[in-house]
Amino acid sequence: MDKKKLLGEIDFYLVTDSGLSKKGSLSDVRNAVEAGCRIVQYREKDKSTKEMVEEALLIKGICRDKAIFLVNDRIDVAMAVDADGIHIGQDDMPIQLARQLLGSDRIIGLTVHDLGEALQAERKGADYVGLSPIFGTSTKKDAGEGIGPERIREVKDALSIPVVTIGGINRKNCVSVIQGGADSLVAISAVVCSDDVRKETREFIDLIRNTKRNRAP
Ligand code: TZP
Ligand code: MG
Repeated sequence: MDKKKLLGEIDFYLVTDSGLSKKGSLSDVRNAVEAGCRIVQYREKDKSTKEMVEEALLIKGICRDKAIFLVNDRIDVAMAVDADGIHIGQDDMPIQLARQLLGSDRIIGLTVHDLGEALQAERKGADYVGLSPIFGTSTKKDAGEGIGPERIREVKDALSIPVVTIGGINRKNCVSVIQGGADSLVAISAVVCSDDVRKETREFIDLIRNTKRNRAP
């Protein structure tokens, strides 16, 4: 599986959140991948490094040959478990240094909040941007106000790397996000708080694919 090529084809993107999850992150990843999700980001803010490495290894096993596996923030954990890459924010390890540590083959995703940050991210070697937040969200306390789906297009048109969108996205508003130009979207609470992660993921994937099929080029 050529992971960087696959990155351009993804639709629904799972980010774990053990604090919000009903059945636990391992169960969420298993169900999402079974439903067809092809990219998973392991995001843990409060666990010990040991716990993270153990859990990351299990998640990597679930993703093997089926989904890209990224680790949020923790380059050391990503390297220790030989993940496919990392996702970092504006205040994390500077992307050029992250690239030096990870090498050219691994995927680096960077959170951006506007067109300026998005252009810089591409110039500095990000493989995709995570445009955030599209809508208001209580999942990430410091996410700030939503920029709205109408702001996605300017970023999409200016970049040649994939634009992943995140923040307050649910099944009701996800069509506007894809119509707005997003390549892919993350919905954390809408998925991990649901009773049936597999069904919820499948419904997101179907909605995203149908919307992409019908949207203007
Ligand atoms: N980064 C920007 S918003 C966000 C993260 C991790 C949280 C998104 O969660 P939800 O529940 O999909 O709004
Ligand atoms: Mg971060």
